[in-house]
Amino acid sequence: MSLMTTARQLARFTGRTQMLTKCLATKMVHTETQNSATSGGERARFPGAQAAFVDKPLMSLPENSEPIPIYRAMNADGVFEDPAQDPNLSRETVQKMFRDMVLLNTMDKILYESQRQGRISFYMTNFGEEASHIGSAAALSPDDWVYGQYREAGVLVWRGFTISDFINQCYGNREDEGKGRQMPVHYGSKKLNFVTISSPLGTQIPQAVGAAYAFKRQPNNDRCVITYFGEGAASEGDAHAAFNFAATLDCPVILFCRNNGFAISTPSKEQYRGDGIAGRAAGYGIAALRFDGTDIFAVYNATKQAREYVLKHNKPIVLEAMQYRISHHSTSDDSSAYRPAEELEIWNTVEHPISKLKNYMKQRDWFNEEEEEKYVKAIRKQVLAQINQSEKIPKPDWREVFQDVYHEMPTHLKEQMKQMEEHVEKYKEHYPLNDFKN
Ligand SMILES: Cc1ncc(C[n+]2csc(CCOP(=O)(O)OP(=O)(O)O)c2C)c(N)n1
Ligand SMILES: [Mg+2]
Repeated sequence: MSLMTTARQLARFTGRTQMLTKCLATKMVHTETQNSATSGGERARFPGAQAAFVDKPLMSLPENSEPIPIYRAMNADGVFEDPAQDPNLSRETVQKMFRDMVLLNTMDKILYESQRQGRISFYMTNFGEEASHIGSAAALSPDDWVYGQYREAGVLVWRGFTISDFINQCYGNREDEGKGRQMPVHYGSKKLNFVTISSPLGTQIPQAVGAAYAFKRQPNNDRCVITYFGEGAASEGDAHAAFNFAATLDCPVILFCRNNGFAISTPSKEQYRGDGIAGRAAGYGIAALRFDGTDIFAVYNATKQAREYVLKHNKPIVLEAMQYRISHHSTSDDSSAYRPAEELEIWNTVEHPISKLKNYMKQRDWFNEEEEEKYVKAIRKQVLAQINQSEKIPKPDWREVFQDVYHEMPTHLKEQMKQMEEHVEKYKEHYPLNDFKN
């Protein structure tokens, strides 16, 4: 006889009201599922929490809870410990994954150098994080919206942002879709459903939640939103607000944290005391999944599962990709000042995401060294030629600075533009006006 039945019989026997039946049933069910440290099995009915009562002041100590495990599909040799975890993607798809990672890596090396030579003002590379970009992008639908932080250029590569799109943006010329208004690497593409990057950390997270909320309110919605952010950005108040809104408004959003161990020079051990970022999800009532971000198939499987979950249940999920930022933070940083060079060695070799996928391909005889070398050479050539070309393309008309802020330019902006025109006219010899489109 179940405890529920016992409770009902007891209530009937004593002739009490239905209310008592409910109350006893709650107690009995509770004793079935909870441990014995409770106070007579009684369950609280406060509006804010319906947990069990206990008769001792028990502290919940963080060290008593196990960290969330890290899912890994394939090892560094490209071997699946559980073959069922192999998503069995076609040769063509795997090759695109590999080549997109290589393209990003090759382009990064050259654009980084181009900043060092003073050709562009700033750059950020993605070394060591390529799999988390390409693996997640491949698991999404191209209609899903992306709100990135800044170190997710691979998502754009996967979606078809071209070498010329990247380089024109970095050079801020008139071919840049953002019309030269943003710092380099602050990409955006309406066509590719990739919302333009903002420099202030964390802003994209609540925006993404809002967009997911809007999607869910549309009939027959089949789009979700993904937002990427670093473990450092997760310390921003915006991340908290976003997590809580995502949970309470039941938004189909993937909160994708790239935990690369550093926020500029601050190592993650100084950034938080809890179980990374995934460990926070339960506190908000959000599902979490943590995985090895250097294993492209772990990233792919996890993101695919996350996408299905958020759309099926209209709920958010926190994904945490564990990886290592091999790059300096940006061209304004020298990471040798705060971490030993030897620390990078393993991440740059056996744990490198490109090397792992290469090993996987080799096993299937899908990797041809000579052809891949040719591919790298061709990409290098294309990037260098594009830099040459992008440098020569004039910058947008400087008046663009005032445009597109409002649908119709308000009076105060019109006045400012007029003042600027007069100023530039008066001091034109001091401005490189020939560099700008007229
Ligand atoms: C609100 C705000 N504070 C500080 C900065 C300066 N800043 C830019 S990137 C960064 C570190 C972010 O680290 P993380 O989120 O882990 O991303 P990662 O660079 O590791 O990819 C900081 C502090 C900023 N851009 N915005
Ligand atoms: Mg980081």
